[in-house]
Amino acid sequence: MGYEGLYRELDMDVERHQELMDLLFDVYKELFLSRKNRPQGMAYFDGLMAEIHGKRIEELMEIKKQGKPLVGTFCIFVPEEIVVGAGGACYGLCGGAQFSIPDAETHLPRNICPLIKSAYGFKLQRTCPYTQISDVIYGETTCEAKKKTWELLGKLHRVYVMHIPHKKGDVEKDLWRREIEGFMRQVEELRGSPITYEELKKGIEVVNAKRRAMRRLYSLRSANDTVPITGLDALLVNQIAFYDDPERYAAKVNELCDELEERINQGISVFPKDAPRLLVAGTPMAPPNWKLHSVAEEAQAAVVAEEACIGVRYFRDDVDTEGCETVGDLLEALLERYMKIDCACFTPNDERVQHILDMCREKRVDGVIYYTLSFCHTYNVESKKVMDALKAEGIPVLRIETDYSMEDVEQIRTRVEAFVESLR
Ligand code: BJ8
Repeated sequence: MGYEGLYRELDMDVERHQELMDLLFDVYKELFLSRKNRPQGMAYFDGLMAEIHGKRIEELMEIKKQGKPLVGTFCIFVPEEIVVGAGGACYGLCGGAQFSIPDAETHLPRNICPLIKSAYGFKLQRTCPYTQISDVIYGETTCEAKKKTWELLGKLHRVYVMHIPHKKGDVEKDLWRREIEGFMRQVEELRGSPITYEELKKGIEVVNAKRRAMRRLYSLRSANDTVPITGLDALLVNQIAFYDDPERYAAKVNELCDELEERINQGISVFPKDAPRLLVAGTPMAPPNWKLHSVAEEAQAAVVAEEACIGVRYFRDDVDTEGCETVGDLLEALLERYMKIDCACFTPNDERVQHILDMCREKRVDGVIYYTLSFCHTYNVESKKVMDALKAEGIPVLRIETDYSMEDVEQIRTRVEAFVESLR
């Protein structure tokens, strides 16, 4: 209860929040802290998780007191470079836990995506300090359930909705350009002063450096037959990218990567050399959603990559600022970069299929698990195209549709174990 004063200042339900933290700690201890042979560099990320609702919230409070903007998001489409350039913080909001879903279902239908219900439930419960501390929450129009939920969320918190295009033609590019400009104006309004060219460029450089560090981890985690870090740990590092200070985070990921290089040189692998290698493709896994990775790796398969927004989709592309001389040029560079995102909300979205095939080759995977959250129609429907393409290439694929409850975990375990066995 060391942060009780802070939580009360944020109008949180302190008792329920403690219940949540107790539950999380037990899961974390079992899945992460009890594992052997983890890189030492994971200690930083364990520490950050221990303080994710503590010290990190104090840091955000400090930023807030300086009059800099705090922006909470649910989608990698929100251009965080603008907020970072303004000296503020842009972070993901809690939305990966079953804990808040029963509360959400008092307002929302049961048959919508758990990610949305979880996030909305946290606001109803007042148990997510990131939500409570946000000056503004940025929602988007990527899917039906999200865009209608923002109308309800807007009654509980200040919400701004970005219109994300669903195609990639010139008309949609114009729309997205206006949305980015509108976002920048909102951030400037929150701060009370315009964002300069130097500030925006700096914001872009900071986020580019973070993405570079994540790409380095991505390539090292399965450089050859040596797998120096579990998929579960790598997923955790990717999840923390959405909460931590971006400069400190990049430095710590690079330190971890130095250690992984050393492990690879020494042949230290967390899996036997012949362990099947898996790619997980699909919807994002917000913390504490570690269900599939833990089941797959307990079956002795190595998860070597995530084709997801908490994964490659977030860090694949940098913002290219070469030749940018004005704020307008930088915004155009942001536009180009963000239009490369291959979310299933786009139609057509053929580049996603190609990206998955490329990843399978690059990572020499033995099989793919196509993971989709229940009632996510875009990723669910798109699974047909992805699975057909994989089958045509002779790459085995297993499709798992699930939510955040643990009710189906044994059923998933049975299916994953049989799949892994078939890959051996
Ligand atoms: S860019 S994947 S983070 S929208 S909420 S679409 S799971 S039904 S999260 Fe996403 Fe942005 Fe796309 Fe990435 Fe489906 Fe659920 Fe909707 Fe979801």
